[in-house]
Amino acid sequence: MFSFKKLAFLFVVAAMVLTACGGGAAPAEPAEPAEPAAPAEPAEPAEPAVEAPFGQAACAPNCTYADMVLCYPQLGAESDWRTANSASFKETAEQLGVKLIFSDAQQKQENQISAMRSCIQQEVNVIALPPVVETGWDAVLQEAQDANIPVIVVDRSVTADPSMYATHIGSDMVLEGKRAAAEFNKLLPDGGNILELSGTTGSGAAVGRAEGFREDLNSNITILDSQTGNFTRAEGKPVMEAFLKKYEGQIDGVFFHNDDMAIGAVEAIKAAGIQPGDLVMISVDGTRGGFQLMLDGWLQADVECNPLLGPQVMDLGLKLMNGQEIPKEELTDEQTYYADQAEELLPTRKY
Ligand code: GYE
Repeated sequence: MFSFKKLAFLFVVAAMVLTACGGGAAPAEPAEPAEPAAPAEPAEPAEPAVEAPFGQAACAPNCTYADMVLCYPQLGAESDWRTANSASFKETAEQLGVKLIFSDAQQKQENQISAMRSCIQQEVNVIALPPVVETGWDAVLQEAQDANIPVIVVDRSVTADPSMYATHIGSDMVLEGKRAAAEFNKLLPDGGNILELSGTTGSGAAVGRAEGFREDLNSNITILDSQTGNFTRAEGKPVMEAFLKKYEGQIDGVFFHNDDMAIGAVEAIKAAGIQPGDLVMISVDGTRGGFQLMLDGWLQADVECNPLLGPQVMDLGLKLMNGQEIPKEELTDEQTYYADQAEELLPTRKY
């Protein structure tokens, strides 16, 4: 039998062994490796490998549309142009078998940024970004670049350095402004006073149109005032009401940055007793609604801005996935439509 002394001795030995093994109440120390760790592999291979083109996917060079996951953080649903643009992406994706991750940011940049971040997390192949405003994209563009996800800037432009995105496709907004100015110069040869209903403040579309317009407008035409209607019918109407009150009897014309604002404004213009043709009115987009305003005699001309960009974006996206080179910018070929073409063209308009 064990004596009490022997038992006590065994107990002490057991306690010592436990302590040495890190047991007991003492906090566990991080285990030190017994042997020094094997030297790290050199980060750079001795022979530098040829770097895959930015954004190239694992399926390259044989990726097909079925391999593509495309993120489209749409900026909102503010206009008929926008509705047609969203439909173009959805329909084209469906036809080609592209998986589209679509969201609507309700004209808020922070919503677009968080939609982009969620797409980066989901490891999409391509992000197509229609930026609501021009500035403030650097951080999220950098995050996409760090994740090797190319960004195609769609429709409006960004001020970020072009090295931050793969390409920009859309309309030449400055040229659209110039085209509108040319119509005022023609229709107000002796000069006059006009107003501008401008698009979303800080958006590439509003900035470009305002710039081109001022560049080419004859010096005998004065812009009395310029206010934003945020590209919507709902805001176009009250802005026009305020203009009509403030500049009563002084207005010869109005330049609208889009058809939806023109449609809203016409309600106010009608209510003020002004007749079609009393004012020179020029708009941008060339939507069915704009064509209808031409047909009804309100607009003399409508400068085209084409929203049907889905096929072009998906084509460029596939090229990026396959590691092919693409141009840094592709601007859509557009024209000006006139009131005397409205009847014939209205039934053929796709948006
Ligand atoms: O003209 C307008 C829309 O960015 C080109 O945005 C687009 C503009 C378009 O809301 O109707």
